[in-house]
Amino acid sequence: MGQDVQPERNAIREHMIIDGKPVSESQGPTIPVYDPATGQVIAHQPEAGTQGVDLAVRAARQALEQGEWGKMLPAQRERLLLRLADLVEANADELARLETLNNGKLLFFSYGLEVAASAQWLRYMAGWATKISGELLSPSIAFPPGINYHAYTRQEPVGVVGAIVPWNFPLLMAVWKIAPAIAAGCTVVLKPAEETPLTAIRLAELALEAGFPAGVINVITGRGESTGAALTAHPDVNKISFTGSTEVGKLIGHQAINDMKRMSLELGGKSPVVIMDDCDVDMAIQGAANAIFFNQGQVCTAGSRLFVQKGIYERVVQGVADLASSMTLGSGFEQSTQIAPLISARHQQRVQNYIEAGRQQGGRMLAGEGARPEQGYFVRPTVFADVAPDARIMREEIFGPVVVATPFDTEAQALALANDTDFGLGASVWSQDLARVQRLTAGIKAGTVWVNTHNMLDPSMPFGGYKQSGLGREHGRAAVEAYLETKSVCMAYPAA
Ligand code: TXE
Repeated sequence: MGQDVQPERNAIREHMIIDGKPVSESQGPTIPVYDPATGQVIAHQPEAGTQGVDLAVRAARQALEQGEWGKMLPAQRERLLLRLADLVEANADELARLETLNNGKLLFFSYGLEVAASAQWLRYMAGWATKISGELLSPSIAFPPGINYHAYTRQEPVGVVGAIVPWNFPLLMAVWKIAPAIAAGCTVVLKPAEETPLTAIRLAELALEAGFPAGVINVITGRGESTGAALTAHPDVNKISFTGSTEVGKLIGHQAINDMKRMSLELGGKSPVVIMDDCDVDMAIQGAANAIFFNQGQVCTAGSRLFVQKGIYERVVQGVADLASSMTLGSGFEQSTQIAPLISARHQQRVQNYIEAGRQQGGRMLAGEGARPEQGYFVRPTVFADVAPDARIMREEIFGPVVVATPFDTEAQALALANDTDFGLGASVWSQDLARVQRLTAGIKAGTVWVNTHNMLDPSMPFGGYKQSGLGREHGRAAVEAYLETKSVCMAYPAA
């Protein structure tokens, strides 16, 4: 096929970006990257390993302390982020198509979320660069007698940031880490997931085009247990910002504490969708289906547990199941597709194992049987009703298009069910009764509670987890603060 037909193929880079330059040396075997819709290999990426990590961290340190970056005014950082946002938009076709090729997701979402939302996040965070400020303090100690103090705080960049991101929103997650870190004045070494490195590498190239000095934004590729672990353990990394599984998050957390690195961890979820009998039922059915099937359920806030009040339970679960059964599976490039492939053969198997476990543990399967495309990593949207509270599919994060439903009688029961989980990332409440909404939003232990919607994110809204869903918050002012250190400055002067 010609260049014009597949611009995404021309955007594939089989190298990393370290210190502003392409680097292809692989420490060990390269990593095959697949098209999830066909299972074909589309690229081979180098494994950065300890040497590549060290090269990138040195470049980031040098850029921070010896180059022009550390001396730049906040307004210059703002301008660079704004230019990068413009370039992301100018290259929307290429980036969106590259994301769909590499991740498999619907092209509609590659445009609307990966590209358009990335530009929005970059612009929002650009604004923060010029709004970072310390405080003037009021010391009340005057000792020794005759001495007074003038004190204030400075907000300083935390330093070199190691960012490790997953494969479900590859470009957007890279931006979620890079944009606030850059606004704060840090430099970054980003490791995308081994499954989806391609758009992050293009982002690093666009950053150079925007005028970011070499070494400020480095993107290295490699496996988690080798390159990811080496980045986490590197002594010259000041902060680790991680999004991924709770299991790996804990490993990273232990290492970070050991070195006293700063850390932000955005981990797994098992988010409840709580539907009360006074809701707009049709809207709630559509909302519950979107909450779990969006991005094939590969969303950390996926509405994977559905709790419905008894009077409307059958209608709602059957409605969600009917929507599930009607969905068209296919390539993310096809306009008619509603369910695209999952990320990998391994993940497809993992999700299918959960579906099997659900069958065996006695869930009533209302949707999920039926044909799948012959090639590619597809799983049919699946609905289980009447699932017991201790079933594996009720407790563990499946990260696929699989929802489990349970009825409840009272508001108190709904709250108990919603909170009966180790996770606490997101939740939604569907009701028109303001008092109920107030009580439920206050009672649910989750970092975000949506009302009559689900999965809506915005750069202004702090995002993160209660319980085992993580530590710290991304987005909003909180995201920028997570990349800053506070320094108190105290000056003595004679009282008279
Ligand atoms: O995640 P991993 P995986 C959950 C979801 C999914 C499961 C497994 O349930 O099914 O995790 O997915 C890097 N040191 N989520 O295996 O392993 C890895 O290279 C340092 C939820 O893909 O956590 C990748 O860049 N880094 C989640 C990133 O961590 C390591 C999104 C995520 O990979 C590492 C993804 C190590 N020892 C999965 N091991 C969400 N919250 O959105 C791996 N990595």
